[in-house]
Amino acid sequence: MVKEKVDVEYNKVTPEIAGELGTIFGEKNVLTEVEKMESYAYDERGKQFRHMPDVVVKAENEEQIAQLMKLANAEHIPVTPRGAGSGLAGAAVPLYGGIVLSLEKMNKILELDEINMVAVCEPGVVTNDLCKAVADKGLFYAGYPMSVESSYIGSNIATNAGGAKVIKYGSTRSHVLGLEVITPTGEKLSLGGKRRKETSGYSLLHLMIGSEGTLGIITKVIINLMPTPNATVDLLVPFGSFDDAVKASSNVIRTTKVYPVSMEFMDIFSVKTTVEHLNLPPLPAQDKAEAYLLFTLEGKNRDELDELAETAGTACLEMGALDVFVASTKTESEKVWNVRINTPAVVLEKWPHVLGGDVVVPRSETAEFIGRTKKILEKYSGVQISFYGHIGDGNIHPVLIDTANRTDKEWMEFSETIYEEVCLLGSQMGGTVSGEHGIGFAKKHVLGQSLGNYPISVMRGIKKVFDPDGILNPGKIFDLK
Ligand code: LAC
Ligand code: ZN
Repeated sequence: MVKEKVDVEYNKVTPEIAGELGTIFGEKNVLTEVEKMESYAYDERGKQFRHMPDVVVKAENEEQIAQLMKLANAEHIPVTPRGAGSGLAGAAVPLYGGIVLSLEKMNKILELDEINMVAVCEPGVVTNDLCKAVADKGLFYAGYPMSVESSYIGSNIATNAGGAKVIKYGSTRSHVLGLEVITPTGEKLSLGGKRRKETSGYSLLHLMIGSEGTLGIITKVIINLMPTPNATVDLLVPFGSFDDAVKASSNVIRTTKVYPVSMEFMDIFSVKTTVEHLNLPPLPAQDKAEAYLLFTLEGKNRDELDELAETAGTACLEMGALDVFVASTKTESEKVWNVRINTPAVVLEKWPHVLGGDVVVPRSETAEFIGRTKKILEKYSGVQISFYGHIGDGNIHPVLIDTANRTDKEWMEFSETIYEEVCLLGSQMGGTVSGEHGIGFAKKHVLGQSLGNYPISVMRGIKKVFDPDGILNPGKIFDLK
């Protein structure tokens, strides 16, 4: 099994240091009892990957965070920033113990600026709460990670989260205008702002986005808002092969001449598993289909939606669709989206050992990637795979499922070996090892293999500039040495 971390020496949090943390954060915001800290030791990658911190602190303002970083540097103690813990790559897991810095209390929306069409908020605002607050003002936040109901906006930015609306609106990065950040050495950086253009030197703003809490701690975000979208229609389209589904996805975009709001796919295994587990009515053509496309189109009014649905349906039939189901009411839309949205949770609920992935390839390679991944799986027994994801972005979630009741340790070794091969396959096909879940510590090994030494050494150099002592979130994205 790949080693989780290299040996780097850090100091432990002593009772004296815990006392100093109490002075900075207030006693009520410092947790030292094991039972209270347990839920801060892992993320949604799974409990088996947990590492206990020495202490958890809950910040209420940036000043406390700046003081914390100065103290942590002076005492040589690692700090791991943490949002809602909904990450899938272990970025918020305190690999080396030390201090977990929770942003859960920095959860205020500070300003909804209707003239500039921006929201200013603290990092711990639940993304869905931001969506609702801006909707009340007739505005729209276009980020839509699938964890929208639990994840925090600051963490979406730290991961450059993707989700189901990237094809039309871009990843989280596209919506960030500004950030305030405390650096690993406790300095304050103000990056970007309400302004919309900038050609003023290297973009530290974009360097910070997606850095997974290794270069700074986000304390304030300035988010771009958009006008509220028009009405939408959803199409669910079964296909006899992935190849047809992929060709159809591009044909839909070309012929409708608009980017869909979402363009998702599910394989037949994901569909059957979810439908049966949740006792839902079967989807159309469940007996013949290998893959389903599920996409959402936006139009000004009913007539335009009908026309778009007609054009898109024809585009799918031209590429071999088995049927076209148009969901034009809210209930019908919910019914089809229900399957896609619930698949990840259903798979996790049904099998004790599951390893989810997040590979990206050029859209044209999606079917080939799925076929070659299935070939890899033929070498092994006692494992099942489910595929779903964001076909418009070529972002596939191949999910490995243990069907042989392995122990935790056996499964970790077994599944990670397969996974490494699958990720590298994606990267060799012109893709990358993560499209939206990030690297954390889960994928640093495979990232190193896919990028090679030089890019990683450049990243290490950048890390060193911000964090000379390797205090902030060590062991994530790459090892420090
Ligand atoms: C999804 C998550 C797993 O797409 O990224 O459902
Ligand atoms: Zn996804």
